[in-house]
Amino acid sequence: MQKLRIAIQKSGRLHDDSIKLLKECGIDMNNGVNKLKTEASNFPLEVFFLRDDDIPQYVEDGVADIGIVGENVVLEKARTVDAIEKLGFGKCRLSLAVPKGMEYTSVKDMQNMRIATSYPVILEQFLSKNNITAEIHEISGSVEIAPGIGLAEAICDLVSSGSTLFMNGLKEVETVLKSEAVLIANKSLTAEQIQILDKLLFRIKAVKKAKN
Ligand code: PRT
Ligand code: ZN
Repeated sequence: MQKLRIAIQKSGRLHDDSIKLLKECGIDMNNGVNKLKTEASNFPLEVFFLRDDDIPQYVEDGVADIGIVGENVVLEKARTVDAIEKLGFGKCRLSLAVPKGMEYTSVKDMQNMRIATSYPVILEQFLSKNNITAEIHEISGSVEIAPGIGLAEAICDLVSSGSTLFMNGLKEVETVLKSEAVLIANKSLTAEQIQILDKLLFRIKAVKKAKN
């Protein structure tokens, strides 16, 4: 029988909840650390452990059939995949933030600002929708320190509790995107793969329902 290949985050904020969801769906697997992949013993599923940033591309290319990743990553990577189910964990928002002493009234205040972010694609879409022209500085990490070191006047970063912004003397001023982990799928699955996916989805929905 054919197997469905699922890509999940190797380590990081979505790893544990992704494993937990599969376990709650009754899927047994031995997830040894530092493994690249593993197989479920009681379900036709093969699990690949990857960097979250790579998951949309692997699913688009069909190296994996489905994946679990943040909506923020799916939108930023702009890959052609189907987002089939929100999973209820990994919740956060992508927000604009400015130094707390800065006066801020509306998104118009972003005009001509330098904004540091790891999400240039999503930010650009948001700015152009609001008719704002700004200078986007793409950086890959520690975005919250950019205003303090004079790299930018504002940042656009993921926020959950808000404590990182607070500790860096920043205040959140606009929500650009609300995000959570989603199940994505390749656009051209075979009939057999779709059958396995439907089985998995049925279980995922039951797990979600039991939690509400
Ligand atoms: O190694 P790999 O590339 O796979 O992982 P990563 O380091 O790129 O991602 P990781 O594990 O940090 O995050 C994975 C996903 O978790 C993100 O893409 C989001 O969908 C989701 N998520 C949920 C978050 C947060 N909450 C979050 N708070 N991702 C990052 N953060 C960071 C944020 O960037 C900031 O630095 O946490 C800080 C803010 O948190 P608070 O609580 O202080 O507001
Ligand atoms: Zn990443």
